[in-house]
Amino acid sequence: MAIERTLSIIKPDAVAKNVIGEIITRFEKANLKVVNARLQQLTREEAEGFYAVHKERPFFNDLVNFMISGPVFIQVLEGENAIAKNRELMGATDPKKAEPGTIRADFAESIDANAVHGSDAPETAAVEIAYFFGK
Ligand code: RTP
Ligand code: MG
Repeated sequence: MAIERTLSIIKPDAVAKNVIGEIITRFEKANLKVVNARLQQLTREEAEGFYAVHKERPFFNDLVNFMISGPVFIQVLEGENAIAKNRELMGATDPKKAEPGTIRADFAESIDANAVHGSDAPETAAVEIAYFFGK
C-alpha cells in the first residue's frame, strides 16, 4: 500500500470545543503522522477558494460562513492509505449517519458543523495541500 498525504482541517466547531488534541490523537493512533500544521483564521476568499467545487450548491454560502466563523486547524497527514484512512476515521458527512466511534459521530453537531474536513481523492489531496502549504 502506498504512502500518501492528505489534507485534514479541524473545523471551527471542533476548535471551539477544545478537541484539537483528541482528534489528532485519533490520527496518530491510526498511524497517520502530522507532517505540517497551523492554526489559521480563514478569510472569506480563502474559504470560497477552498470549497470552489461546491460554489453552485445551495449550501455553499452557509458552508463558507461556517468555515470563517472561527479559527481552523489545518494539517497534512501522512501514512499508508492516508486519504481513505482519514475519511474512514472522519465518518459520514452527516454525523447522524456516521458510524459510532468516528470523529464526526463523536464530535460533530450537524451536517453543517461537522468537525473535520478530509481530502476525498489523490487529485484533491494534492490540490488542497498545495492550496494551504504550497508545493
Ligand atoms: P468535507 O469536504 O468538509 O470534508 O466534507 P465531505 O467531503 O464529507 O462533504 P462534501 O460533499 O464535500 O461537502 C462539503 C461540506 O458541505 C456541507 N454540506 N452540506 N446541507 C447539505 O446537504 C450539505 N452537504 C454538504 C458539509 O458541511 C460538508 O462537510
Ligand atoms: Mg468534501
